[in-house]
Amino acid sequence: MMNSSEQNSPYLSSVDVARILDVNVATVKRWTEAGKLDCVKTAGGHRKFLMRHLAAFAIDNQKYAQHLPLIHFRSELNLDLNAELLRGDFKELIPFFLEKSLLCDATLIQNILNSLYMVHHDLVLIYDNLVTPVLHEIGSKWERGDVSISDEHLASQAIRDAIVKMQEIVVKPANGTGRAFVLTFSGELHDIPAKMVQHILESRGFQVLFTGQRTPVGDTSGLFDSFRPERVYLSSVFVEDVQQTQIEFNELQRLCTSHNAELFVGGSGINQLKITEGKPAHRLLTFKDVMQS
Ligand code: B12
Repeated sequence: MMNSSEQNSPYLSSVDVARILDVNVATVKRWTEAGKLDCVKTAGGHRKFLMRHLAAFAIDNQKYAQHLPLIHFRSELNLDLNAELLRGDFKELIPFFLEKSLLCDATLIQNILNSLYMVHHDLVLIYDNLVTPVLHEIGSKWERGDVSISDEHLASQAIRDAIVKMQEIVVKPANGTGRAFVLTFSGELHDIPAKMVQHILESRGFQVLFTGQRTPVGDTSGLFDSFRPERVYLSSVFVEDVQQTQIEFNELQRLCTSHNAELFVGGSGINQLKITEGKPAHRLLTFKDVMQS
């Protein structure tokens, strides 16, 4: 029987790992000694594992990936949910993920995102087919008055936190692909799509600079000089002051042209802007487009 502090610990013992992967403890030890399975060692010399160690192992050893959703055997995940995670049945997962987000069950929603990533290894599917529809549904519930503003804030922040934490397990190729700068306009508080764009680019091997919410475009020329991005990704969800935002957009296009960077834009806020000046910007609609850009 586990005590409550063990239940809350993010670390797994060799015995836990052996149970999850359905091998014996000696095999786990052998894998760690051979460098196939990473771990941390405690002061007393015991091996302890984090989910990301198992995620990296499962990506190189696909036959063990099917065991991974069970990694959360300490949480309330039940067998049906595990089956949905394994199948990647996003339609079935949407209502469940929505309900848990509104209940602000941060641990469970993070477990779901991590499990989906570990098993399917596909950020685009998770972002386009689960996170986006759930965020839209939260917005619609708020619009209809079904949830309060503070509930909407709590739910979206819980999702944002889970996405940020998933960054730890996203596998980044060793060979760099290039440098990308991800930003939003100075009046923008919605930065979840930009965060998802960052992860997708990192998973493609880009070194990414992410300035997040409320980036004053006029102040970024120093970043263009020092970081020298080859690509710039702008996310715009809500535009309050169209005139001011157009000025910022023109400035960004000018910076991209003078620094020879390709500009990629996405989000419904872009529809309110003229994007014809200067070097043309590439309009992206989904996270799949970001992966293919
Ligand atoms: C979470 C949220 C917030 C959070 C943001 C937290 C955060 N850190 O991001 C908080 C509480 C801060 C917030 C504030 C506000 N919000 Co708000 N918010 C939302 C909510 C629920 C989710 C936003 C989100 O992340 N969506 C997920 C993204 C992925 O979906 P998407 O924006 O539709 O993007 C799609 C594409 O456009 C594309 N995309 C988007 N960006 C990019 C970038 C690239 C590069 C690419 C390729 C694609 C891409 O990908 C998506 C897939 O199709 C939406 C509801 C909704 N329908 O989205 C409302 C929503 C966006 N908010 C809205 C409003 C009105 C506000 C406020 C004005 C409320 C207020 N009165 O204070 C403020 C404005 C703040 C500001 N100045 O920016 C409205 C906007 C309506 C409009 N367009 O005019 C919405 C639609 C809610 C509604 N139904 O009315 N909000």
